[in-house]
Amino acid sequence: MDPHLAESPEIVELKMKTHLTVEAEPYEFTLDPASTALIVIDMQRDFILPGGFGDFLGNKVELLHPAIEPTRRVLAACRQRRLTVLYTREGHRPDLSDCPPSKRERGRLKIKIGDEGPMGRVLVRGEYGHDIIDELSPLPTETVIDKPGKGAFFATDLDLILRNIGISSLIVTGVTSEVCVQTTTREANDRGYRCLVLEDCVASYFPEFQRAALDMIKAQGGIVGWVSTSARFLDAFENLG
Ligand code: C5J
Repeated sequence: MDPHLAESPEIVELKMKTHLTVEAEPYEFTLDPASTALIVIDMQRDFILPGGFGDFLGNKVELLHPAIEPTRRVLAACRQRRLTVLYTREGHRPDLSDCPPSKRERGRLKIKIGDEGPMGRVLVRGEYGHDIIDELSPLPTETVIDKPGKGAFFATDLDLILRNIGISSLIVTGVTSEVCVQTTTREANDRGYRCLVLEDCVASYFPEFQRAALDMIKAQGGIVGWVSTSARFLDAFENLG
């Protein structure tokens, strides 16, 4: 683009009309809806409902439930404003060829990844437990990235997809804050994406880890990203008119 054009009053005015400013920490987060995607990380039955992987690990799955309703509201606003919406799911191929033995053995669980549980085979693609909870179901047009690891960029085509559609900022939601959310946010940050994590749309089985994960992201001038709330994010949409 012509650098003089970028400075012209018309462009400045256009930017003011189309860019959103979200109150955030460590400072405000400015985004252009055209280059921003909402990412919903691993809101799967296997993590959120009783009888799934999170439960078998000994966690209180209900600690994740407060993130559902705010995420539903953010999802609705993003869809209405035509933002790109992407989902991730953690899980493995039915033959478990993409599941490292070290991951399957971890925790010495009675019901391991790939074993039959009340919601089908645990963390296996195509099984009921592996899919997204009903409250946040993806639309048929929305991209779902299946990932074998904690980070959504590891062994997936997420980066390629985001670059192909011109996405440079991510609104981050999902579970769990200190595992897949934090890993994915760090991976995105290193690849040059600007990440805004909505604190009431992410959740952890451990309240102290929830706090620490968010603090780590926004510390040191936002060394990994920005942190805000669903209310502040939705306010920014309202102010756009
Ligand atoms: C975990 C995740 N906690 N989605 N996965 O194993 O955070």
